[in-house]
Amino acid sequence: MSLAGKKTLGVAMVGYAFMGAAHSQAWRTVHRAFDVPVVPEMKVLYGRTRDAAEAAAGKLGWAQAGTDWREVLGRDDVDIVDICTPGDTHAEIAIAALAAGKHVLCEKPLANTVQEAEEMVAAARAARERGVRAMVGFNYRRTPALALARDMIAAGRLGRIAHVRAQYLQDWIVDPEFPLVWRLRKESAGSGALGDIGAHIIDLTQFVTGQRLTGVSALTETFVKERPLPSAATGLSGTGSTEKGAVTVDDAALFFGRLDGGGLASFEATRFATGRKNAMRIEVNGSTGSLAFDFEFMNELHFYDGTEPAAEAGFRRILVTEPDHPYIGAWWPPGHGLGYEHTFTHEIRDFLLAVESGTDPAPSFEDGLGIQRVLAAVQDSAESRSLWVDIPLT
Ligand code: 4PW
Repeated sequence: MSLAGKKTLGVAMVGYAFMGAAHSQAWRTVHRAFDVPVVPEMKVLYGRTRDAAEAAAGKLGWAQAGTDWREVLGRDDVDIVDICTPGDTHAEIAIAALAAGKHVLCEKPLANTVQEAEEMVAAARAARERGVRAMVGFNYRRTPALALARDMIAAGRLGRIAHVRAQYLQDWIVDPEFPLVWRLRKESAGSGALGDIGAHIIDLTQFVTGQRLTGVSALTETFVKERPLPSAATGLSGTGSTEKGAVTVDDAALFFGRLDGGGLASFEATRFATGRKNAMRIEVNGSTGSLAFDFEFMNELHFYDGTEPAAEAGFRRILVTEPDHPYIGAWWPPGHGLGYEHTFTHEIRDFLLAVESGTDPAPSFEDGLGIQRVLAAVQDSAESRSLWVDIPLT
């Protein structure tokens, strides 16, 4: 029991860099912002080296640090394993943790390959039979403006959806001297801009429309083929040495696809959009209205209501800071706005609610596998130069 008289759940986190810091912030604050039925206890953080793991645990608020995540499998005081490592370790950690009866929250994309993702889904299904839950962390779904967009589309405010135009634009590797960090290596990341940021706009397209992609046609490019090996790196920054290595992932991915509701969707994921820092944009056009969003202005949603008289109609800005908007009631008075970190707090709030109520959190590992299949189809189309690749909807 916590001081507030609530049940507690022990949490372990594997990884501690950019995503680890974002998740830690959420674990520290979720029960203070939201009236969740359980209080998370930040038991232990795992990293590869003792000094770095201890420093991160101290800074991010974890009670202990360790260097072997497998030790968590036998710990009775840990109920949840939060995976914040590069994609190449997701499957191994998630499958072992689920088999040991731990609920799992796993960073996106779910895995580096469809096969790994299928194995993770099998593990999640077996665990579900025992009341153990698994969720993949597509945090941007929990941006209040995007949750509002989904609600408005589900309520029919846009009518029949014809177009989705989704972009995720960054510029952190435009400099050819930026080092060859793990996000630029196929063996650790699976793919480049495609899996790292393209996965978000695939998820958001399917999330806001409630529809699935049925096939794609794609182009990918690696603009800088070699980069300095990293001498130091964390998150989206780093410094390089004089020795160089090959970049083995895409720098940019462009693709278009069909939605199962009949609409068309186009996607652009790039780390070479000079001047665009985290411009995750989505526009949806329907028969009676349109919505537009840009994460660089994350507290705003633009709405065109096509049912208004033509002389008065026009895109208007909804400031998504009202207590009636998704998640906002827990935070500040109207107009005070939220930031990137709140998307993770909302994600963990929803995860805890699902775990406690014995329901399946979303997005599930099945949803993560669906996105993995889209990523694989994009890669397949781009590499084989085939015009069209269907996506199995199982
Ligand atoms: O998940 C994404 C990352 O891997 C993030 O939301 C932004 O792009 C920041 O880093 C990468």
